Amino acid sequence: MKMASFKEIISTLPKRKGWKDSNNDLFLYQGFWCSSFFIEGVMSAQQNFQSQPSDIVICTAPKTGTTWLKSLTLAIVTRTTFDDSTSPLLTNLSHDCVPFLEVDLAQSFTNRDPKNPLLATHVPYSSLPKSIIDFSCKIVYICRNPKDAFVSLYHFIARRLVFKDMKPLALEEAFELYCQGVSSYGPYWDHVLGFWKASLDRPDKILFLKYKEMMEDTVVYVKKLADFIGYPFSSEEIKKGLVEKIVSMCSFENLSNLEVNKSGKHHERTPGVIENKIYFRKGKVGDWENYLTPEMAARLDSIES
Ligand code: PAP
Repeated sequence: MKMASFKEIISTLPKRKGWKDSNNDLFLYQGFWCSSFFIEGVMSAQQNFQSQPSDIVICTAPKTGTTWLKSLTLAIVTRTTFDDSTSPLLTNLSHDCVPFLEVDLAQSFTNRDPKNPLLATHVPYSSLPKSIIDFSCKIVYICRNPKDAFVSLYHFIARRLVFKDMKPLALEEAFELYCQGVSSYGPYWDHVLGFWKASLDRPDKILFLKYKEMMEDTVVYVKKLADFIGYPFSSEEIKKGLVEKIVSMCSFENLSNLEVNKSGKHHERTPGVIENKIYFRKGKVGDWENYLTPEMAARLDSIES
């Protein structure tokens, strides 16, 4: 099916206003809300994407730890080629090292580096391209407390819009939409639950991680991640402190202070310029307390899928 037909289909989908002051409609496609740009990419990937059995798919809802998980996974799989002084992560945002299914791989699936088994997506489990499931590719998912995920998403949109001379909705209005599930790739709860249930059904294929737990004990989870994706650390590597080196290279403090992430720009694949620094804000657990009232927090806590 051609892109024009995708546009036609999208024009028939339920539509809501997004979080910006203009040009921001979100459409409901297969149970999740998204802008038409991303839905076209998802449709194209669903129709055409052919995965390899060796693929490792990093799946996340927006703002739940994508940049971090991509960095850690890339550092793990490339550790025999690069070290903490030559890693591509020192000169590239991790988003530019790991292709994004519905953007980078939406049109052409032949432009992948055959040496890089990683790809990433925000697509919910039930909408993943069939070949990812059929080939039993390893899937790694990270979730985050919805209160922090909401606050992070709100700030990301606000910081992005500054460059387009646009404004986000007021925080309270965006919050209301988020609670209704109307956010990019939302409802957030359905996203998490889809991967959670799938990880229970297929624990050998889907690793379900949590941002807070990863923050508290990153070394343990990096070992777990490496084992799961088939790149386990040898006892010699562990003795040499390689796990700690990877954790420290991929830490918020280190990555956010690299020149590329302070002043670089994200490759222009999505509409508009994205400065790398907007992927690094605070990297903290519980920052929601600075933005949400106790009532708002209680409301998010009470939402079930
Ligand atoms: P994406 O879905 O658009 O790729 P994603 O990386 O999932 O974004 O989310 C960004 C959040 O991860 C930011 O959280 P905050 O707004 O609460 O601060 C960002 O600061 C945080 N983050 C980025 N890099 C790291 C890292 N290396 N370790 C921990 N958190 C990080």
